[in-house]
Amino acid sequence: MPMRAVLATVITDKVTETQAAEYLDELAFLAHTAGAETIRRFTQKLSTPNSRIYMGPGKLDEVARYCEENEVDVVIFDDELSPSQTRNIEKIIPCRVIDRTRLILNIFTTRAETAYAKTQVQVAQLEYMLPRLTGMWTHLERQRGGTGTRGGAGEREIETDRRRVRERIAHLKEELKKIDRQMATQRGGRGGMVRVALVGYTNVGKSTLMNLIAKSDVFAENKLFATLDTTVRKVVLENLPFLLSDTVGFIRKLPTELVESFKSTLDEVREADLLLHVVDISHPGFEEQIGVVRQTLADIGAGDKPVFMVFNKIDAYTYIKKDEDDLTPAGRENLSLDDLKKTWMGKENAPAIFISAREKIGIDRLREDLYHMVREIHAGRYPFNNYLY
Ligand SMILES: Nc1nc2c(ncn2[C@@H]2O[C@H](COP(=O)(O)OP(=O)(O)OP(=O)(O)O)[C@@H](O)[C@H]2O)c(=O)[nH]1
Ligand SMILES: [Mg+2]
Repeated sequence: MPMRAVLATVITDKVTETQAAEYLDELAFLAHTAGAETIRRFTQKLSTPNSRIYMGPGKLDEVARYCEENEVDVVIFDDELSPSQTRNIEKIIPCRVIDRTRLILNIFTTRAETAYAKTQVQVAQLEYMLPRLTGMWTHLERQRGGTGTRGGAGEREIETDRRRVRERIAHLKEELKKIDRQMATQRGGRGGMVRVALVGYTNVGKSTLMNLIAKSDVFAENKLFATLDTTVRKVVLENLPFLLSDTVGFIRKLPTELVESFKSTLDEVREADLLLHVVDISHPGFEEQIGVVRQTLADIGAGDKPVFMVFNKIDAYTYIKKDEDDLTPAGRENLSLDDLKKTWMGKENAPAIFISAREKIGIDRLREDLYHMVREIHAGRYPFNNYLY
């Protein structure tokens, strides 16, 4: 039986009602991916989150009461809580408390398949735990009926634990370095082929597209973070060979611990010659998702790469046609696919294409465009090697 979850978030003045609902939809999807079903959502408008307990005291009591009356297993907060916030909230909420970062880390843990991905996730987990060790100890002291005074046995044990965790992190990072060196050598041995990387928000269809273009068999499903490891395949279009890679998807508020420890997985993106930025156009928040992806690319040092925008899932795109006598200004939700194409083609410097990877619409055109782009990069790199075409 799935766990019963309650979601809780603070929304600031900058966030609209629609956005807040989308954020919670995403959190519910994350929870679902982790095996918990959402039975209730609590939101509170505050100019800034409460520094002690994240939400206002009245609201938190309301959440606590709801949990008691409805056999809730876990309350999930849509932000990274500070160690002290978590401790204070745990005193009020009668069930498990986890924050967005921990939820994402847990999903990554269950998704990691290779030793490499597992080690990367473990480093991120330990780094998240390190500042939170104190809380665990005072908690245990209380259970034992101790006073947990400063400098007492508990405090010394925390110090020992901290040192152990730091040593473990250092050890795992050494392990990662060894694998990194092997992978760098492998990448170096690819004979200077043009490298194309699929990037995008999680669940937009990157792996589905990879399977279509590279005839590979990458795991794709309707859950978040289906892909953690990078897959690289050689693709030949006409008679032009190049490498295509599929990698981990991005998300809003991706924990910094994860971005840090996944740096080498993301080397494939950083060293690519061309990025295919895949977008799920049927998602109401796709424009914000584009923003998140661009910011993450900039954060990992891949912000200035040539980009080909691939708008996927056109089969699932819906909009509300406006009445002719409705004079309120048209919003995004009123744009037809054709309107949208015009805006994007006009606004963007980057080339763009509209496709459906699942229904195989626009794929021939995508292959053709891709062929021309790769050929151009190839020709720029090997000006005297044009006999290939
Ligand atoms: N309607 C529709 N669904 C699609 C399309 N392309 C992919 N999907 C579905 O979207 C879901 C996610 O697809 P994936 O290929 O796993 O997405 P991803 O970007 O690799 O996701 P992560 O690896 O989790 O970041 C799956 O259920 C796909 O079947 C499409 O063109 N139309
Ligand atoms: Mg994938």
